Amino acid sequence: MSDIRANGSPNGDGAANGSSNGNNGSPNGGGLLSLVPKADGKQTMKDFKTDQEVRWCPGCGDYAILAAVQSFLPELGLRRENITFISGIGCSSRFPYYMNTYGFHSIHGRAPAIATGLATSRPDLSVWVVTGDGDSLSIGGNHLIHALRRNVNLKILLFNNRIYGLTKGQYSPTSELGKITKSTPMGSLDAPFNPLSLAIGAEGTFVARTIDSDRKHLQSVLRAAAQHRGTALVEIYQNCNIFNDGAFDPLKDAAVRDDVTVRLEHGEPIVFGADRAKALRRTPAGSFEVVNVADVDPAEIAVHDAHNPDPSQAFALSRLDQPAFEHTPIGIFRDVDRPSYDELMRAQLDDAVQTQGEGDLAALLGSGDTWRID
Ligand SMILES: Cc1ncc(C[n+]2csc(CCOP(=O)(O)OP(=O)(O)O)c2C)c(N)n1
Ligand code: SF4
Ligand SMILES: [Mg+2]
Repeated sequence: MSDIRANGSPNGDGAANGSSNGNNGSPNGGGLLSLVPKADGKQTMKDFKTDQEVRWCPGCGDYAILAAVQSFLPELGLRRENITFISGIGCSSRFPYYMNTYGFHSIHGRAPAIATGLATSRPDLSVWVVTGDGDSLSIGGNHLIHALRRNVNLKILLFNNRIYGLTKGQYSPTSELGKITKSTPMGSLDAPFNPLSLAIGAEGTFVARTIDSDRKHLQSVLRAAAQHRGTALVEIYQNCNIFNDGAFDPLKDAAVRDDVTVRLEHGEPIVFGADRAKALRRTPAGSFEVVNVADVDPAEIAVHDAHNPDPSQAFALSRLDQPAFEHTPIGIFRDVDRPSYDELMRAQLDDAVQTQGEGDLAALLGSGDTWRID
């Protein structure tokens, strides 16, 4: 019998032991990535570019994300033929055309489902999903939450521009209440989703947020996501300069961004502000409040623990920037180790073969209750 240990390693093969090994602070250190074949030689960003004309509007945040991903992937050193980008429908979902890897510009909202099939059947692939806030949270909401719940070995990049870009500016599930768009001329009545709260509530094991304009930060999150065992959900704040320009300006404006951006680092006190004079403190009710460092005992300042199995701290952090960008955490909110669905499935299939022998599909289909229609 194969054995899925608590550390998620089938047969306890030691590929990853569930303990923090200093690899990007990740608790599981890339055990599954080691199943993906390595490239023969050194790669550069150019290797991941295609000859396709990039058809996003000039100034769109998608360009910066594309460049960040293309310049990050060489450091993984994986065979391009074993990397795949699966997208749904939307401006962001044009991404696979521009990546010199395998890819699939698939069906609206269904990228997680298609990617699940691939990841479960091909452990030798690094499978990435690219999706928008409409694609993943409107039509694809169900697929997204179940991929997270199952912890399928996928890396999901959720480009959140808080608008439907491709269809020319309708409100999306992340548009703010009262948002005036072409489809909400008198203001949106819908309370928005917070994608990170949703992902944590859906049992997500890796939940992070970054921003298109900060390549260094974006790549640091991608690095940890790539190593994660199971589903990594990375929300990327992305500016749509045509239909929702300036949506994330407080986080980009050099005059204020350091004061409103809370950079989360596992194991570090949560201190922020241009002069690092502000900090977060947990309230007795479990939420967070902003305090002045000078006014509190240092022991009261919260220390970020992304590896805490209890999701309540990560959830409370995800609620901090409601409703506006007054104190917005970015970074890895949650990164915990749990067996991935594909590992469990492969182990179960191995068990079935060991105990029952190789299957016979024709015999199976002809067995049990069958009817003959004359
Ligand atoms: C079944 C179906 N319903 C609706 C549409 C129309 N449609 C195309 S993309 C899209 C939403 C795109 O928004 P988002 O996912 O946020 O991507 P963005 O363009 O902003 O990157 C919609 C509603 C469609 N193509 N197919
Ligand atoms: S409509 Fe918006 S999201 Fe789409 S390409 Fe143009 S700027 Fe980018
Ligand atoms: Mg969008």
